[in-house]
Amino acid sequence: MSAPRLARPDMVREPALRPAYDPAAHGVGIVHIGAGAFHRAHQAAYTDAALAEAGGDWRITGVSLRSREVAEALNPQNGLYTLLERGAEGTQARVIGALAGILAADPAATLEAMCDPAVKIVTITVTEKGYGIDRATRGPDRTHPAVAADLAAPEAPAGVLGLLVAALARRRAAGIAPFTVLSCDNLPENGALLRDGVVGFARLVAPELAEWIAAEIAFPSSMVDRITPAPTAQTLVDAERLTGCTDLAAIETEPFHQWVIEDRFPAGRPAWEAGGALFVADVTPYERMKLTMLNGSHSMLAYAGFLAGHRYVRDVMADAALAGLVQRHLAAAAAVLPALEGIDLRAYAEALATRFANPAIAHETYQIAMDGTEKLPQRLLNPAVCAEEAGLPLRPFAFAVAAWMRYCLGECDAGETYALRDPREAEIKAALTDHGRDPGAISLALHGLPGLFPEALKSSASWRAEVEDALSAMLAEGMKGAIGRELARLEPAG
Ligand code: CS2
Repeated sequence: MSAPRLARPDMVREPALRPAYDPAAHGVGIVHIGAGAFHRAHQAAYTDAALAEAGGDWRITGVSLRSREVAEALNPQNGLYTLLERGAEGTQARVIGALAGILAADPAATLEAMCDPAVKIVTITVTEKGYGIDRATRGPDRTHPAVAADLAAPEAPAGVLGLLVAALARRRAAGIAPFTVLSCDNLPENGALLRDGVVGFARLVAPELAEWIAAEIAFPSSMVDRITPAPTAQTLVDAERLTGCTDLAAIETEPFHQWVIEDRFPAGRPAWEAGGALFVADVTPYERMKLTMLNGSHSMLAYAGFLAGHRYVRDVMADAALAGLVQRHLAAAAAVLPALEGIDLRAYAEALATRFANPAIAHETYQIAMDGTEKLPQRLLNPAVCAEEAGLPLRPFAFAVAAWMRYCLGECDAGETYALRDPREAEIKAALTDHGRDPGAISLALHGLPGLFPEALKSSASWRAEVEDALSAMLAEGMKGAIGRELARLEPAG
């Protein structure tokens, strides 16, 4: 007999796996834009812990801006889903009750949900490219499809900036107190950046609103961390085994999780500390630490690892040479960071290496490799500028950037081709046409992509020489050969 479809907490075979509260007894207080696996493994799990410990009307209406997949899996289950935590010692399950439901590809209903007086917070995970904010001007990026569409029809928005501005405008006009806006993406000073983007968008469509948003709306920054691979068929099999229910929305993640948040929530917030969230006055140093060390080394190992034939991060960590370069990168990244009270960066680096090596997590290097042009600045380029300013070695960052450049060719050493999956893919391809495999020309072309590389690197002869040297080795000897050669620089013979 097949297992029943998860639809009520009491259907879960093990009572210990059910939410410790009655989900239906709690109203919605949060709209979350970007209800993918990461949100469900992170913010929703913290909210679940807060509901269990402190109660309150803090359930979440999730929004999928484009896809219907998550809604189709979750809505028939009343928002319930299994969260698997996979560690070296085994897999733990837990059923999360924090999501009330998902709105899929329905901007009008999303806007309505955001205008509900009961909603006190709008949280967001749309990845770096989802916001449509120009990082140089910090205003709306008019070339971003959703931004362009929303600027043309601001009364019927479908993108993040447009929805936020329209919802805040409507609430203000109706005399409803505004919500707090909480970005949970891997962007530096994500709250301040989003605030600038929203205020900039408002200036273009409703100037009188812009100053009010700037003065009245809280955009706390937050640092989020939990390695969450895309769920697979095995995720669903294990969820069913552990809960006794068929769960088409099950997801999996690692046991570790971290959330550091600026405590500025004028309309109130859930007791996220119940799930372990840390509230601080300034998130910036935590954000920088995570982006530079975790995400920086992730990007390096994703480009080098993918091209060396490693499908998963755990395979990279089982390759002694590449794991050695991950250690080198972590140390170089730590060296450009200011001291952080109460945090031992060496211990943090060790913990990261252990997390990356988690044998139970199948995190694809190809997944991390996507959207390089959106990720490189905060993960590798800004840290490289800091290294240059401090007179520290540039090589680890240059090797990582060379691996990205090699990846941009779209072809493995064995000749197999792949899609870059980068919003600037077409531009990258155009820049690289006619350059064949000439490292100098490739480096020159990619350094010339508008707005990507900081001037300090573009004009640094030593930086460019390091990048070209590493890229030459990758092209001449293949990625595996180049990794071996790079490691030999670290461990001189004799
Ligand atoms: C990864 C992140 O895909 C990526 O680019 O570096 O998603 C990483 O897994 C998370 O930031 C971990 O918190």
